Amino acid sequence: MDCPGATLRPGPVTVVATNTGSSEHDVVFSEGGAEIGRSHVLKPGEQQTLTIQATAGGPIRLECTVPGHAAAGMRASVLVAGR
Ligand SMILES: [Cu+2]
Repeated sequence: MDCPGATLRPGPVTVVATNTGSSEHDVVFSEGGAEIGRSHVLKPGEQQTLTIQATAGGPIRLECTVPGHAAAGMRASVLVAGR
Protein backbone atom coordinates (compact mmCIF):
# COMPACT_ATOMS: atom_id res chain seq x y z
CA MET A 1 0.00 0.00 0.00
CA ASP A 2 1.33 3.42 -0.85
CA CYS A 3 0.15 6.66 0.59
CA PRO A 4 -0.64 8.68 -2.54
CA GLY A 5 0.05 12.34 -2.20
CA ALA A 6 1.84 11.88 1.09
CA THR A 7 5.39 13.20 0.86
CA LEU A 8 7.29 13.95 4.04
CA ARG A 9 9.88 16.65 4.49
CA PRO A 10 13.26 15.39 5.69
CA GLY A 11 13.70 15.77 9.44
CA PRO A 12 11.89 14.65 12.55
CA VAL A 13 8.40 13.24 12.05
CA THR A 14 6.02 12.60 14.94
CA VAL A 15 3.84 9.56 14.40
CA VAL A 16 0.82 8.56 16.47
CA ALA A 17 0.23 4.83 16.07
CA THR A 18 -3.26 3.72 17.13
CA ASN A 19 -4.40 0.12 17.07
CA THR A 20 -7.99 0.36 15.92
CA GLY A 21 -8.18 -3.38 15.22
CA SER A 22 -9.23 -6.29 17.37
CA SER A 23 -5.84 -8.03 17.67
CA GLU A 24 -2.29 -6.97 18.55
CA HIS A 25 -0.16 -5.09 16.02
CA ASP A 26 3.03 -3.09 15.90
CA VAL A 27 4.56 -0.79 13.33
CA VAL A 28 8.21 -0.73 12.29
CA PHE A 29 9.65 2.06 10.17
CA SER A 30 12.66 1.61 7.91
CA GLU A 31 14.47 3.70 5.36
CA GLY A 32 17.18 2.42 3.05
CA GLY A 33 16.95 -0.97 4.74
CA ALA A 34 17.75 0.44 8.20
CA GLU A 35 15.21 0.44 10.99
CA ILE A 36 14.45 4.01 12.10
CA GLY A 37 11.63 3.42 14.54
CA ARG A 38 9.50 0.75 16.16
CA SER A 39 6.36 0.81 18.27
CA HIS A 40 5.58 -1.61 21.04
CA VAL A 41 3.20 -4.41 20.18
CA LEU A 42 -0.01 -2.49 20.75
CA LYS A 43 -3.12 -4.09 22.18
CA PRO A 44 -6.48 -3.17 20.64
CA GLY A 45 -7.21 0.45 21.46
CA GLU A 46 -3.65 1.25 22.53
CA GLN A 47 -1.79 4.22 21.13
CA GLN A 48 1.87 5.20 21.05
CA THR A 49 3.54 8.39 19.90
CA LEU A 50 7.02 8.12 18.47
CA THR A 51 9.37 10.35 16.54
CA ILE A 52 11.35 9.14 13.54
CA GLN A 53 13.95 10.90 11.43
CA ALA A 54 13.09 11.08 7.73
CA THR A 55 16.13 11.30 5.46
CA ALA A 56 15.93 12.98 2.07
CA GLY A 57 15.14 10.57 -0.72
CA GLY A 58 13.23 7.98 1.27
CA PRO A 59 10.96 6.17 0.91
CA ILE A 60 10.07 5.20 4.46
CA ARG A 61 8.57 1.75 4.69
CA LEU A 62 6.12 0.77 7.41
CA GLU A 63 5.10 -2.73 8.34
CA CYS A 64 3.56 -4.78 11.10
CA THR A 65 5.96 -7.47 12.32
CA VAL A 66 3.36 -9.74 13.90
CA PRO A 67 3.86 -12.99 11.92
CA GLY A 68 1.81 -13.05 8.72
CA HIS A 69 0.54 -9.50 9.03
CA ALA A 70 2.87 -7.75 6.55
CA ALA A 71 2.24 -10.54 4.04
CA ALA A 72 -1.49 -9.95 4.53
CA GLY A 73 -1.04 -6.32 3.52
CA MET A 74 -0.09 -4.47 6.71
CA ARG A 75 2.65 -2.49 5.08
CA ALA A 76 2.94 0.84 3.37
CA SER A 77 5.51 3.29 2.10
CA VAL A 78 5.71 7.05 2.25
CA LEU A 79 7.85 9.25 0.05
CA VAL A 80 10.36 11.72 1.46
CA ALA A 81 11.13 14.87 -0.51
CA GLY A 82 14.58 15.70 -1.78
CA ARG A 83 17.63 13.69 -2.61
CU1 LIG B 1 -0.56 -6.44 12.41
